[in-house]
Amino acid sequence: MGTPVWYITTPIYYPSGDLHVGNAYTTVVADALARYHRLQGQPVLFVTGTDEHGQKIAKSAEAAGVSPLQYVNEIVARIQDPLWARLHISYDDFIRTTEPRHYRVVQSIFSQLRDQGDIYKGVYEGWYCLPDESFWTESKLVDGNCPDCGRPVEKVQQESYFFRMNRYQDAMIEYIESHPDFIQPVSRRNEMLAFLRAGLEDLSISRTEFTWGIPVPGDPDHVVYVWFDALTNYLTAAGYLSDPELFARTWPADVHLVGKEIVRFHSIIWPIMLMALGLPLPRKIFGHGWVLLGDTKMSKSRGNVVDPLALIDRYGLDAVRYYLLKEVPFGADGSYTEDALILRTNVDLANDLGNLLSRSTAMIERFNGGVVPPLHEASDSHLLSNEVARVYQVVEDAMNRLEVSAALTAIATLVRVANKYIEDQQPWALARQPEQREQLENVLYNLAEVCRVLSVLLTPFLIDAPQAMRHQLGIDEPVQGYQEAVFGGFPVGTHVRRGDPLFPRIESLAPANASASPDAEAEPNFITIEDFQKLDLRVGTVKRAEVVEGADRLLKLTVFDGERERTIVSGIRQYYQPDDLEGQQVVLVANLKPVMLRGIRSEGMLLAGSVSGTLSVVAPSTHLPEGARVK
Ligand code: ME8
Repeated sequence: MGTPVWYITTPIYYPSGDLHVGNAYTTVVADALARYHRLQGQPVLFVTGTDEHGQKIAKSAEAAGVSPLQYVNEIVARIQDPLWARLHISYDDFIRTTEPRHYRVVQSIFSQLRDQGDIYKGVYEGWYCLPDESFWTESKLVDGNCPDCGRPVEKVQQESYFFRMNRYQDAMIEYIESHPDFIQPVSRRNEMLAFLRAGLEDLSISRTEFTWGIPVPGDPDHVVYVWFDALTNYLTAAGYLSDPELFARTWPADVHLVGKEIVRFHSIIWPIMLMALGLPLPRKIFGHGWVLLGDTKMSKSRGNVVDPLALIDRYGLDAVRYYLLKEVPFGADGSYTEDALILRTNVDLANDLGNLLSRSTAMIERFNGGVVPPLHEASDSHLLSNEVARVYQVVEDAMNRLEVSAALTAIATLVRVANKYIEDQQPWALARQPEQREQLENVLYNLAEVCRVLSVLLTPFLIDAPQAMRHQLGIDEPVQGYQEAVFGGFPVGTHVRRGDPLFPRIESLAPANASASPDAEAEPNFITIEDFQKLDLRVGTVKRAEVVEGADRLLKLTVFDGERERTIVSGIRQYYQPDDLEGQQVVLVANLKPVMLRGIRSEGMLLAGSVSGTLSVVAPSTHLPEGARVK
């Protein structure tokens, strides 16, 4: 039989135009999951591909004056390279529905289901949504439009083959009810159950009004309905009917990762096809949320798309992958903005991660001649190792639940904890006290080691940065397995090699509509230096941070400003846990008139930067004594 293979798929995309950040999102998430499982030592089959038949593609080809195959060949080639090549998508197989291996499987399945009475010939009357390639009965329309996308539908009447879905309705309901993890997130599962309980009609699965599709065996006037054709790709790529040994190891698939708009096809039509074939059902259908532009779904048919390649050119591969993987909370929708991408890169990657590595290697150079010292027994040597063990567990749990963004959030916490460890330990002060030599060496070891661990933890998500980190740490071997993310394995005696910043800060681009030179005639709203000097801005340290009962936006902070502790109520609760802030330096407006907020006297405010959806508290880039004036 051989070892079971962890089999993950993306939807196969329509090559009706170049793909966009939305398609890249699904594919990068699947890639991170596939890389993670490979690092866990599991054989993986990661499949993506293209869904090349159907009327929409035929019409686009006609408009372009080429044959459908010529039309898709060009687009598919660009999807493979440069798109997936430059995003480093590590797919094991790229399936095209125009390949002979796929024709064979679709036709064989069609014949089997027809022979066993699950497919019959009848007349179809109903409504067709061209952009979605889906058929609807009158009763399912919403205000006369497609219930999925809201666009107008066309009336059609034709001879058609039908799939007796209705036969399997009860079995399907029972299956979903008895397999709580089958459809995720839970909200989609409930939608699907409601849809099934409303009653299933038999599905029209052939077309006669166009020819760009897989011919129905024995009845070449009909081509197979594009969704019946497309869903079957998951079996073709698994070796069904062609490679029994592979198929035995790969099927059932572990995860079909799809956008939420096609969960219905994957969790009703597809499993019923498999039930009818007597095959086991996939373990999980995960319907993730959408990447929005503004508040609408980014999509080819709406034309509001962003090209992932342009983002890579501008911001770099890892910044784009990190943003996609971290910013859209898995399962929910997330808005794409370029500002948020810049902010995420600058805060998490350039500032937190990049600085951790450069400070660590710089101090190993300055205080220990560039050599990573050994770890000595000490009462506090567990500080970072406990955090590493905790984060490792969180990452593992999150990845098993497919919550890639939660995994990266946990890794980002480890980076912050390590930076705070530097502030707490003050290695520069230890270096001035010869009796603290062992403690200094421990700190340096711990920093090198946490950077090494981070290079392992980040390997499934980022492409260049983990290698670059290891290079600077003096480690040449690439990461072999995720278990290397266990604390305590740094090869002592290694020479670090300081290098370029891991992620250069991105300077915000000027807004596209900003005028180049200010109009000399119009007086802008300048303030004078005297105006500015009215502000008493000072560095402080957060001593305590507490939630304010009944106020889900507020945190009550106790901040030491160099002279005294003062209370500041700040509306940052949605962005910070109290623990995140304790010990952190901040910049406060010290001469703001006190106000009462929720019965608490607030004496000042913190400076923070924000764009929609994200906020970050302003802090000095290196430690300063409390009370330092900011000017
Ligand atoms: O539906 N946000 O292909 P498709 C997040 N061929 N993900 C998005 C997205 C967005 N704004 N836009 C697209 C098809 N996607 C069929 C699939 S499978 C047997 C057949 C992603 O080219 C998401 O995964 O329209 C979505 O399900 C898929 O691209 C749709 O790609």
